[in-house]
Amino acid sequence: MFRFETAGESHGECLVATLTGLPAGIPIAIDAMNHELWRRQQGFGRGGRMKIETDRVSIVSGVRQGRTIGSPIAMIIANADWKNWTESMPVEAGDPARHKAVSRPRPGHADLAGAIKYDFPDARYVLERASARETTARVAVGAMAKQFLANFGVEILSHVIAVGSKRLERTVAWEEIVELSRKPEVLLGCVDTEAEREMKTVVDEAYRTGDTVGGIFEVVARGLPPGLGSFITWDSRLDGRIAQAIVSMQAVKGVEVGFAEEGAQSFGSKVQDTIHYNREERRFFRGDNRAGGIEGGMTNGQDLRVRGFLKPISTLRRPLESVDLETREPSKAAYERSDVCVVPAAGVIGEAMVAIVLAGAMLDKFGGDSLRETRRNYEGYLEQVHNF
Ligand code: EPS
Repeated sequence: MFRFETAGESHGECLVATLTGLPAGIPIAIDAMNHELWRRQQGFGRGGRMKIETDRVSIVSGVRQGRTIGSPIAMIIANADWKNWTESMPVEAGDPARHKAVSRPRPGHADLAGAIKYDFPDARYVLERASARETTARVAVGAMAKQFLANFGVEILSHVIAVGSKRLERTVAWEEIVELSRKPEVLLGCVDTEAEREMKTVVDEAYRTGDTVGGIFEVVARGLPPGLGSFITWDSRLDGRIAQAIVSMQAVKGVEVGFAEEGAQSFGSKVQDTIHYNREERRFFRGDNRAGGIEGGMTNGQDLRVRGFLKPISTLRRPLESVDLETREPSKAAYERSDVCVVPAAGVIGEAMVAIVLAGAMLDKFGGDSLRETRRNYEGYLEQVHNF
């Protein structure tokens, strides 16, 4: 079974990821993995921490001589900031006077519910783990999943649709997203320069007013065969798995597959993707892709399009009303530093999460202990689909 876990605190020594179930023989390029980590750190609106970190993955098991060997893969990403926290977050007892308590929970963050649940007197260890710093490890795992999927012609990218109230209203072509992904600099990850400029004015305003801003990103996966996931049980439906993967991301409050919101407001005749057949290529195709590539919980061979809705980050420079956990008196929420806008980074994390779910779905369907075996099974299925 394909599965992964992450460990690590935001200001601890490092982030760790383990990944089990990838077949042996997949070529792994560490440069490509580090490029994904770099992409996660970009975007206008990122906070001071990104100036401290240059995230790089170190693979400590499961990959030898450039290929997976079928064994569990373990990866580490060091936190450069750890050197500033060794005395306030020691593994051993250390000096309690050096502890950096977070006693004024931030509305919208895990702080309060986490402190109550784990019976901590303050929220330090809640925010350490709830922080989106954890997504560095997810992106490393996702980068490996992407490299696995590349062997089957599957590509996954993302772009930003909205920042705050500024939204790109037109459909975006795959080629535009590819071009965007090749840019050496990332502003807000929108394919449309004019829309991106307007989005930037929203982030500028948030900077000016000590506020934060959210938005919408879209992940697109191309090259998927029809039939990943299934309609037969609730938990094998691929859209359900993708929804969980996206909503599990820090600050994501909603997910949309295809044009869900628009579809809910329209008549059925305007929403369903009509079915057509190309006799020469022996291939079914659709009049549109409003379903976002999934029907009945299965891929239908169209591009997968999934959107994540990100609330504004909850750490505000001009903090909101809270209560001091120690005194129980009204008090402004804690602030050290924060990101103002993370929508482009969330897109990269969304790509990783979609890649992980898709890699799992591919392996559920095609199995295989070696890449050769998985490919053989996959090609056999493609032949069956061609002859359908
Ligand atoms: C993040 C690192 C964190 C935060 C952010 C994401 O670093 P620090 O807490 O040291 O500033 O910038 O985490 C949050 C948004 C949060 O609410 O905790 C990163 O690497 O992405």
